[in-house]
Amino acid sequence: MPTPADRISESSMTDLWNVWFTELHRRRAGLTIKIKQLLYTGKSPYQRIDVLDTYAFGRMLVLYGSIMVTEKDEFVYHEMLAHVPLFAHPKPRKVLIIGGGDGGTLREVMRHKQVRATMVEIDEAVVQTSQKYLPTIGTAFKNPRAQVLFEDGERWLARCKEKFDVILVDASDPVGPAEVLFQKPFHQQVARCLAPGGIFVTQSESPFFHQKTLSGIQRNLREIFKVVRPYTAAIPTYPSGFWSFTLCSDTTDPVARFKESRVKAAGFKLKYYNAGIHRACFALPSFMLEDGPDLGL
Ligand code: SPD
Repeated sequence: MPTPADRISESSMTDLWNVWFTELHRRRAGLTIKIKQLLYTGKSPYQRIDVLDTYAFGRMLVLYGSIMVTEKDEFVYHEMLAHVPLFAHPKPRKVLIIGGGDGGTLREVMRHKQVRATMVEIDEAVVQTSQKYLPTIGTAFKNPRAQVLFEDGERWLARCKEKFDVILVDASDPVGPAEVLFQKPFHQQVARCLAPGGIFVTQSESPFFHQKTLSGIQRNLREIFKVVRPYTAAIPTYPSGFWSFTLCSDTTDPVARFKESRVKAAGFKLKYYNAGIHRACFALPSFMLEDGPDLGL
């Protein structure tokens, strides 16, 4: 008798098995994806880690039951987290990534040839699992311009004496080990480690399902940074399919300082980010504005 972990052809799957993965969103809605094969399941000191092969989205990394990346749509999140600040900053040289164990953010950052990056990831097992099962995402770990450290990002930053032009927080959700990365004391350390003109971007969850989380994060950030600009992207496998990032700086407005010519000159072959998206992603629906209505989701 085959188990869900066995590789089964789509036709026999249809006949014998009907295996689906559901991620619940605040226990009242969810996203359900048909599974081809369970490739890996394990536990690190920090979390449960699963890799599933799916019909619609290719391979998918799931941490503590929450979808982190899929092969088919990861480009949206990683391009938007990396290129918006790297093209908003006039001359980025040093980049820090906190989290980002699957390697997608590092891959996008490394496209900028003038940049050196340090990535601090708490869970080495996420990097190892991603390298084994998602090799198209973690392509930059061995890049000589990249340094990868396995440490608690919050503690590392509290001790850090360096300054960075761009700091990116590629965290999982604000539960468990990543919770501190959404809190004010951590953001104060981020501000301390930004070089003059530096830009900070954090992923900031779904504007629909996590509206209160997002407004709480932004309230704190406005007490620390002069410029706080949320932006959005469409990510099919994240809750509501609509995702937010928040960009902060003391001096650099991401649209006013933006030079489209730099995007053209870079000549990256990207699937989501372009100069038009750079400007458009900062246009927000009314419910995301500072005094916008509570959606009550
Ligand atoms: N609910 C999903 C939130 C995931 C945010 N981080 C994804 C990590 C991709 N590198």
